[in-house]
Amino acid sequence: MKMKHFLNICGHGVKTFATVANQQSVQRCLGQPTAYSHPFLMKTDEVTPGLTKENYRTRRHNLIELICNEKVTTPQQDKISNKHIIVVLGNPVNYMSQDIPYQFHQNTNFSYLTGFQEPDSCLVMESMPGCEYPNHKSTLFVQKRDPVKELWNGIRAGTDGALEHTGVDYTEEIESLGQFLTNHISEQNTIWFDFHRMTNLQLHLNHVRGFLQTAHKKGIQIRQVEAPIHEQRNIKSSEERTLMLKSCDVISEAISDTMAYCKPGMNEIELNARIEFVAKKNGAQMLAFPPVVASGNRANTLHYVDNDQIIEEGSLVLVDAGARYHGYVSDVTRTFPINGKFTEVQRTLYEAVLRVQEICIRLCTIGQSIDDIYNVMTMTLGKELYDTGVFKEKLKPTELMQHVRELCPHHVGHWLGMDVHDTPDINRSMKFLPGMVITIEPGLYIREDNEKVDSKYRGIGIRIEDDILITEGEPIVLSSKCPKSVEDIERIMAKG
Ligand SMILES: [Mn+2]
Repeated sequence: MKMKHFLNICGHGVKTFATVANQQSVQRCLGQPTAYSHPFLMKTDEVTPGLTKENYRTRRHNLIELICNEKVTTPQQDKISNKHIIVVLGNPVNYMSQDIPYQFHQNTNFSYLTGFQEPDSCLVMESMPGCEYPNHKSTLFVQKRDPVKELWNGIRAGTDGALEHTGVDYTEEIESLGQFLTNHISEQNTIWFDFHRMTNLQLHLNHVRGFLQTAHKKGIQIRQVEAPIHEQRNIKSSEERTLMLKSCDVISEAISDTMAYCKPGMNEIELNARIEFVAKKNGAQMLAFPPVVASGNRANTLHYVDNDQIIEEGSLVLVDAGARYHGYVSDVTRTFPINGKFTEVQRTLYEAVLRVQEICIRLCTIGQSIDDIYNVMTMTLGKELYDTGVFKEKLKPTELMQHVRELCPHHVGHWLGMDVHDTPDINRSMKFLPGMVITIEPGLYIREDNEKVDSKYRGIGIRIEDDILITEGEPIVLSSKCPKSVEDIERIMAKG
């Protein structure tokens, strides 16, 4: 069944038709939670928990406005036409072996613009010729309903369910995507597509490749759509801030619970499992990434995810974990002594890193950048280590900085949002604006074979990471509920 929207969008401002559109939720189960199937989770008119049809319309509206206003810089502005077609593919299901799927994870750019959570979907947005920008129409291509497939893989929304649930203007079956795109090959169009990543190989081969090849032969401009989407995604709306705070609350509780729970002699995997259990119990759909649970010298392997060793009495444990909460992720690291009490040496290094982190967090204000803060991190960490007497020999300033970069080989942080390393199209030199969220995560990694450092400090790896919201005023630490000071960590671990 092909559904057509009942409104002539041309001539209606986006705000107008958003209020006219049906406010009711679909009265049957779909392939994702709805107010009908999950009344404990969602309100009527929400597409995903915490985000309404209106929110998603605003995102599509803003994207087309951004593209039409050519805020996206181009070397060939004279060649840019005033018609645009934007194609964003959804992810496929990935399989670990025959018929055994990995948990489905939607392409975040697609999810950002539609909220639609079924695999093998596609959003096509067209600017409306003859209308004032940013009028446009959005067509969502979805899998058709199929009783046999639905018996095995679960219910699908179909064109009618997707139309009603998401509030896009039109829906079509995914099989008609290729023909639809071919019908839209016009020399007046600029095509926007994510050609850096192979989001969905099958949809690409079946429907998109031919369209792009024909367009290319005709000399039609094809532009990277990820940059303007990321520009938009980098600034979080108030609804998104609420979801990110919740995501941070969930992982803060999970880590703090695990601190109280853990004991010397446990396997790292048990802490991993405990974090995942508490996060899901509190509303996370999954962890944001395979967590790092690294005790002792293993904390010096930056992306250690084996998590399969016994945690020895007296060692520090580094836990780096995040929750995925209805599309928004957190990313928090804490380092704590497995027996609940820092040794003198552990405390000295831990508090040095903590002072550096607190200085960096205070700098998370308008006008600064992640790169600016990185420079402050290396300087202050260098000073801390020098004052502590970590190095065996007296060092010249240039040698000291060289050593610091070896002891903290990663950056001070990254953008955070729907992805852990969010909006990679946005440079770390970008000056902060209100609504941006970043991590601040200085680390200190002294391998047990590091001969430049006094032997008592070797075999210790420390990272402290929080998620920070940039505001007009003071930065907000979204993950502030996770214990961080030596006193708070020791107190919660004494209770366990
Ligand atoms: Mn991080």
